[in-house]
Amino acid sequence: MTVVLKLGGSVVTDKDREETVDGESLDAAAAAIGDAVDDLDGLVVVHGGGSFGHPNAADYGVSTTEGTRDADGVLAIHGAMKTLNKFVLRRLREHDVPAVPVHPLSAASRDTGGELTLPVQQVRTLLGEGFVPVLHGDVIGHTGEGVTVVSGDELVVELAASVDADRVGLCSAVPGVLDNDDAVISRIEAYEDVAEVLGASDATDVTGGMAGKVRALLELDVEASIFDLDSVGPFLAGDRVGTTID
Ligand code: IP8
Repeated sequence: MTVVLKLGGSVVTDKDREETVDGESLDAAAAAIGDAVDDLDGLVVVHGGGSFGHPNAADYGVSTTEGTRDADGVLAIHGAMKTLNKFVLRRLREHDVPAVPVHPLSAASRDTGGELTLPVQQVRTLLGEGFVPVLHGDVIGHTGEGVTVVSGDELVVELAASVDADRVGLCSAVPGVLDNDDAVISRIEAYEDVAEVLGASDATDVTGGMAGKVRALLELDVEASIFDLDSVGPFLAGDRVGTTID
């Protein structure tokens, strides 16, 4: 089984303190991955930014649609994400995960319409050689805009198809998509099922937000799940956890 797993920025960082890793959560995620990795045919990890990258992106007015041509801005945002990537890699290595970095800035781009292209031959080759490629939200060249942000969620959607993933998992701060009584919705098959619960305001969150995640995951050919840190191990072991989207 080949799995694409995203570790949300709110899981691996302390979102209230700039450039601060949540060491305990990151370690728990890395431990769960370390326990499961040998039983998988392949694993690609993607992580978000949390308190890394997003503050720099805000400083330079950069989003997934608004770009910058300021090289200092590019270096600040990319540099922050690389710093977090190093922390993630170090923890994964401590749990014997054969994790290696893949930086989207060096490979991905957007066209004038904002459409993302993510070449993945290096990811496929690394997977075939037994490594766990670790990608992250980043900035990428964008025709007509300079650079814009690429979110971890966008990368997950691209990777799922291009590495022929059997399962996709998004580890977030909440145990799944919640209904109006804060109960986890176990299955979503169409956006209309949850449109009322997710609401319109969430749709304005361009790099994240549950509405955007659900819409993107519904487009995938493979089953996707949204769950919290406690379910990383069970998810990787093949259990049905959190909210399943298919
Ligand atoms: O946290 C964005 O990644 P995300 C990373 O997955 C940035 O939205 C801001 C460069």
